Amino acid sequence: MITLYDFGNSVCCQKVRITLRAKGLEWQAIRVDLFKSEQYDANYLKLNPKGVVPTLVHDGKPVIESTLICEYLDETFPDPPLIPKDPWQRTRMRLWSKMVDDALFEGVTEISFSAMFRERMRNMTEAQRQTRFRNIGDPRRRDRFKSTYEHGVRSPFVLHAIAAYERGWKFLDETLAETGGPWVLGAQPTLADINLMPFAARLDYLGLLDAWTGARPRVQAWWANAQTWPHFKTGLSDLISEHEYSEMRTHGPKIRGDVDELIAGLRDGSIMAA
Ligand SMILES: N[C@@H](CCC(=O)N[C@@H](CS)C(=O)NCC(=O)O)C(=O)O
Repeated sequence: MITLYDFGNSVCCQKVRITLRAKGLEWQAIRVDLFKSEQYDANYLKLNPKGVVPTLVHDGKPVIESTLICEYLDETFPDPPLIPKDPWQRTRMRLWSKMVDDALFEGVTEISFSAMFRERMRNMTEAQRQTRFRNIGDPRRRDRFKSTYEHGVRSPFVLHAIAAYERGWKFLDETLAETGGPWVLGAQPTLADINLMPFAARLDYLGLLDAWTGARPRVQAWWANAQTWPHFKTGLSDLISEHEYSEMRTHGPKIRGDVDELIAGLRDGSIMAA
């Protein structure tokens, strides 16, 4: 029996759901409403001490961290394989997991926050806002959150995010030139593709993706192909509500001018980012 503690438009949950779909698995979903702070409930913290989603429970055993969950699913349910057999190809696949975990996840959080959730936090009372800040266990994450709340797209953390995506899409372009696509590592989809899909999707739905990919036709072709994959649809795009789509479409374009300006600055060297 598989249970997934899950929340609608969460990028980490989307990775896991696409993997579950690709494996043809059924699961029971338990919603953890992040906007109601349900991730900090004492019982949930016993399963996931960081107070984040997703958590997968398989036959009573909890597994946390979306990258590890996807690998666990591949090892436990080997067909169809989503991790290459060849050790070198496997490291190439894991480079994408690492890129997502090291940079793109934090990046999408800052970009989404500056575009959408900041607005939602502005409508909270001061007491609610302080509780939200206090609840974030990781102090570095709290600092990022506060900075983006205060400075929006002009927070240095958003600039780091924009720079991380510039490096990420450039690297994808180079990789696809080498492997020939249509998937990251060539003919077959792997966890490299699944790891990336939610991040491309979020930026696309915010109306921002082509700020990076506009001049990268190979990346555009990868994304067009990914969107037609049935497991992308059933694990991600079909599960986003009309309200969520409309929130992304409404707020994303408000930061587009700044994003374009920052990307241009990074490309011509007038802006330095770590
Ligand atoms: N590295 C973790 C990150 C999990 C994570 O931060 N999830 C977000 C949703 S995508 C979350 O639960 N946030 C709750 C919060 O910010 O309080 C993973 O990949 O599972």
